Amino acid sequence: MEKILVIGCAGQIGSELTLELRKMYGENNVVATDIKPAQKEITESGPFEILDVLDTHRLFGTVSRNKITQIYHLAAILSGNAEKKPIASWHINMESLLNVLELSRELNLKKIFWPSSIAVFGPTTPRVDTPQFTVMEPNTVYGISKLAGERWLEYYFQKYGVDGRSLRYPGLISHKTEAGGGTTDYAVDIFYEAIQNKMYECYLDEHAYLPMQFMDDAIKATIEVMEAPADDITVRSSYNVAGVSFSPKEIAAEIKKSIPDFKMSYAPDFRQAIAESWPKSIDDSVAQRDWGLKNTYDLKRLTQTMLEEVGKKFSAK
Ligand code: NAD
Ligand code: AKB
Repeated sequence: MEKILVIGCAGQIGSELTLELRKMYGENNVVATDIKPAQKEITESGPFEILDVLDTHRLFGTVSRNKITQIYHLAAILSGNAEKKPIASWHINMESLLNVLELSRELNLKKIFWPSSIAVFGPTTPRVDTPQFTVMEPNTVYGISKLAGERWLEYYFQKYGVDGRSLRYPGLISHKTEAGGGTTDYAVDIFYEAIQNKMYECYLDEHAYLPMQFMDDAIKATIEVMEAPADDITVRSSYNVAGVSFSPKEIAAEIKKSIPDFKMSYAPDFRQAIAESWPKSIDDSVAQRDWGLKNTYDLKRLTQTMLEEVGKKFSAK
């Protein structure tokens, strides 16, 4: 029987992935942890512990005590926040992964999931249909930590047989939990502002074209890559995931179709330079070939879903 540990369960992805894993494996078989308190839906539907992933001793204790077989390690400092505290963010992003990899090796865990990001690419990478294997010279602390993490993941697989799996998520769009301090967060915030105030000041330029993905597709892809037979996983660093690419101007135009008096203004800040160093679109044909990756939300569908779901939050108040 599988026993799953989720690290970082209270974040944008963890708050949804934990519940999905509990549906699949049984509520008591998914131990949710975070350094901060989690949402009621998580604490009331199964085991929850406060855990700092940097506390190696407690991490080993939690894994051994609960007879954990798989880990989903989601704790990290995202791109925008990491630029404000580079050394502390490097420490959290790298030490946490090394703790999880070492533990997986020593305790012989079956599988681990650790997400990478489109941030592994940089200004010298081809920006359109960025290939799976290409030039990677990231210039953000977050991107450098994700690229180093990918190399460690592959190293632990080749050297010790640790079965780590990973996706290079694009910007994720969801309505359950707010986004965690990244460059792509505008594509979540815009819906809250559009519904509450009918206006949004975007911190990226109107033409900042970036790859994004609706959370349901990201969760589905995460579970699919983890469920795939080990022999089908030919990429042991991290798989490209394309999602859907659009610019702030395009998403504003899509929102305007439902809220005609919505107004968008632009005041680019330091995150514009980060966006300019990342791909505009991604080639994810290797993930499609290896384990059947499929995106189902385009800009129209994700905009409609976000407007409906965020709208419900405010009409319920
Ligand atoms: P998030 O910031 O919303 O959540 C991260 C969670 O980790 C938070 O709940 C935080 O409290 C927890 N955490 C931080 N430090 C911790 C520590 N020391 N010990 C235990 N928990 C700690 O991030 P997210 O958006 O859910 O992202 C999850 C993972 O996916 C990260 O690795 C991130 O880099 C990656 N990713 C996210 C996106 C996205 O758009 N959301 C895109 C690409 C990659
Ligand atoms: C960020 O903007 O930092 C994240 C990511 C793409 O990794 N959303």
